Amino acid sequence: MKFPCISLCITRHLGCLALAGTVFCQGLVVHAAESLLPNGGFEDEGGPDLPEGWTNLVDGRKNLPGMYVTGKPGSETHTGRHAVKLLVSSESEATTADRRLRNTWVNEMPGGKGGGQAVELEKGKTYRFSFWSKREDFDDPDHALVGECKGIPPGSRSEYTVLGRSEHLTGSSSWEKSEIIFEVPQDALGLGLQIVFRLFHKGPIPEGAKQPTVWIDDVEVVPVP
Ligand SMILES: [Ca+2]
Repeated sequence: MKFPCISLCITRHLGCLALAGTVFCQGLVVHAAESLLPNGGFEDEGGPDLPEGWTNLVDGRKNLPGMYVTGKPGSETHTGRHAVKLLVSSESEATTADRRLRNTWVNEMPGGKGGGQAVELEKGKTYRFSFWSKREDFDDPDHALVGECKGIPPGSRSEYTVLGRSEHLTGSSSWEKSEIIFEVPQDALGLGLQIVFRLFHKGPIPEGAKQPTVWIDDVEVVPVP
């Protein structure tokens, strides 16, 4: 499949301060567009040990406890009190031909129906998908985080159009922003929006070894004027 108009850049926070939808940067004031993605900062709590509207699949278990983080901004979270994490453990399964399903966070329709959220994207329009991640003990190049943004018919997982996908983020890192600009093609299948974060790995780490861990926060999808 050919993906239209996908570009990727990794940016770092360069002395900008975001406050109530307004970005102050080097004396300029720019009114930022509001994100279309509900609870991208994970601050709204949903079910037990879960942010509202998000589910995880870790080590073959749906909604493994401990993946919803409460902590300090700049450390365990990028902003606010909450973030989510993924890790590779001694219980992680070995790689098969299809590694895409390994340890994921996915946004869900209300009621846990799956298939992404009913966010209205317009065909032919340009959007920016962005998120912040922090990676620890990513010593093996096979440990990689990928963020993916899909157009998907609400209620269905079977058909989708990949709208934007980050590069494989490897190596340890402090909080780092990833941005992907994409245009919704005219032939996109549905306009529901599904976000998937996948932690790729080869298999379990040795018992007692450090667990490669990634924290994710402040996920946004905003229209680009
Ligand atoms: Ca947060």
